[in-house]
Amino acid sequence: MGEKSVDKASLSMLDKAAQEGIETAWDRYEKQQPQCGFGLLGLCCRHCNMGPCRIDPFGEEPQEGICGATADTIAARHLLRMIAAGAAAHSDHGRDIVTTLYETAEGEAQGYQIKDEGKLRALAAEFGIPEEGRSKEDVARDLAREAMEEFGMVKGTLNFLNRVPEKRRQLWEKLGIAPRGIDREIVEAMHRTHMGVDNDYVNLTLHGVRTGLSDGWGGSMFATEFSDVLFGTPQPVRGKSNLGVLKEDQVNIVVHGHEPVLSEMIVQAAKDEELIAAAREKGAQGINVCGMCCTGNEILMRHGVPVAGNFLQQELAVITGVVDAMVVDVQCIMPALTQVAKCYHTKLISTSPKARFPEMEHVPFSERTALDTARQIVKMAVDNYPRRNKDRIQVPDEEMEYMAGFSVEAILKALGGSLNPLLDAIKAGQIKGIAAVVGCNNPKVTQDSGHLTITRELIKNDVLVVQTGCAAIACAKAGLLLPEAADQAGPGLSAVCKALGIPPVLHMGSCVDISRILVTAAAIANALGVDISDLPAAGAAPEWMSEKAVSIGSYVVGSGVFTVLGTVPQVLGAKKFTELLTKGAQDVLGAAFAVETDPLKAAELIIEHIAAKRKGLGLEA
Ligand code: NFS
Ligand code: SF4
Repeated sequence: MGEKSVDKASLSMLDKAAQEGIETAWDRYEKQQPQCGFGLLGLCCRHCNMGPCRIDPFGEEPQEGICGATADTIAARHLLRMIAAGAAAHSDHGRDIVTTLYETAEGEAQGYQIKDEGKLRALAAEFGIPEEGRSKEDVARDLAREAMEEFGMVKGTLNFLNRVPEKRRQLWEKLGIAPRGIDREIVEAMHRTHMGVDNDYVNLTLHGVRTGLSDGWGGSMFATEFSDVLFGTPQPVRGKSNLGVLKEDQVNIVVHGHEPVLSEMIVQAAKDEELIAAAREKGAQGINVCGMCCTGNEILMRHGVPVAGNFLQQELAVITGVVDAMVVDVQCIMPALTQVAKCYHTKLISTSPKARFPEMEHVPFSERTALDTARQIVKMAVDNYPRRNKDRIQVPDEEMEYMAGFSVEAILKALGGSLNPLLDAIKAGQIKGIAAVVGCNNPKVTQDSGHLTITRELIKNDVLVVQTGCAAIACAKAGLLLPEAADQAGPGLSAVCKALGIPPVLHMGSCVDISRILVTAAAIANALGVDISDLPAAGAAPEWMSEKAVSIGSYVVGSGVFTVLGTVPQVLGAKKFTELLTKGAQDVLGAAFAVETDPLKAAELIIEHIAAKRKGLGLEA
């Protein structure tokens, strides 16, 4: 394995972990070596109890499973299940936000408000819900009900498809992949991948795209839009990132996971005078709420709350010895945290009925009692403060300022109200194109190096980078989300950023907020009267690991955007299927995947792709 991380804060905590004999994901990754070759190539199947079956990658026997499934069938089925799981995770999160809006409208949710009434009314209009002269609660109730129906819809296709450029929508219709209800596509994916149902890798892949699209233009888009209604649409905001945001003299609460419904309340509760006074009584200077992973992104986008780190830093935060409580909800939470926390005083608290962890304290969270529960959790952290082991405290110095909060609305505002300045800059070649660099950390890649190398190379070549998820946190920690980072950009992009006072790398939010990127791409395509696949745009997931990332990849490519993967998906043993993903998809969808583990080469692929698309639009490369 190469270096573990390029992040100094991470490296210093890894040293501390080694000295104290604490295992982290990197150690467990090493213990897994060599990883199973069949699994890596996508050549094993456990979809029925005649199996498990595996295919010989060297062309020897066996070449099919007991039922006769080939390598292509097996790998395609497995990938479709990954898409279904990823789409389910995002969309169930979306459903929870929709439910919270509904309960807020009914007056049954404690502590929530409708913060962006303008957005609520605009969405209502989009869904054909009358809003004039009606209270915001009435409108929100109807809108939320309408949204709930879109999950298990009985009619037509998803409403947000009205945002998709005409050409793309027609293509989806023609291919039979315009997403219907969100739940329906996921259930159908599970049905098709059952033993002996869909065995045609092309047909499986098409449904994979449809399932992904139901996430991107459905579940995730609901999560984003309804979060904005409830918690406010993000506007540019500054804050701090990396483990240095943890404060030795304060009660530190790390909120980790994905859904903003809980973290928003904790942010609110931590401002409670009584609780702050309680913290002072225990000898602390105050209460410091920090984010981790996407829940961190949600609250930093809206409040500038400090973000302690990305995916691979969750254990490292505990190892500082100053996290008094880590509160988790759903997704990307390593079960290993309980073992790590045993060596420190950190109280781990799970909150979602969907996500329990052995030996972890559970404080059930519900919208109806949200603020009370949040207060209870903050109190637990305060009470835990005196239990710190003073000899084992070490907080890294690293902390870096960032600017985040670039919702579509905020970008438009920065541009002076219309997309035109951006379009003009693209046409003039000041900005060559736009790349979305997104996704996770993965111990297979030196932490953050994939994100940083690609991003730096792209901005140097005048490609505007938009980000979400753990990729955005990587860039925050490296200072790339500051307007000053324009100095690292090429002359064209740098000039545009300086004129607008924005960074060359725009933080657009959590992973469900990739829907914001879709909306931006669609708006640009519509303004130019072309398809999304005609745009000088690309996607990259340099360090991806989660099934959500697989769903994202499928809807991004399905929406017409070329995407480079930096970790190798488990498909390469299936030759025809791999060929379809990396080449055939181009003819069908106007976009395909590339796999490139060298981030500099990945950036080159993107730059070449953007040059070709510029040419296609009659623009100078
Ligand atoms: Ni996205 Fe967010 Fe991070 Fe990956 Fe996990 S936190 S939803 S899945 S690891 S980027
Ligand atoms: Fe084997 Fe076919 Fe069953 Fe998969 S579905 S385990 S390939 S028999």
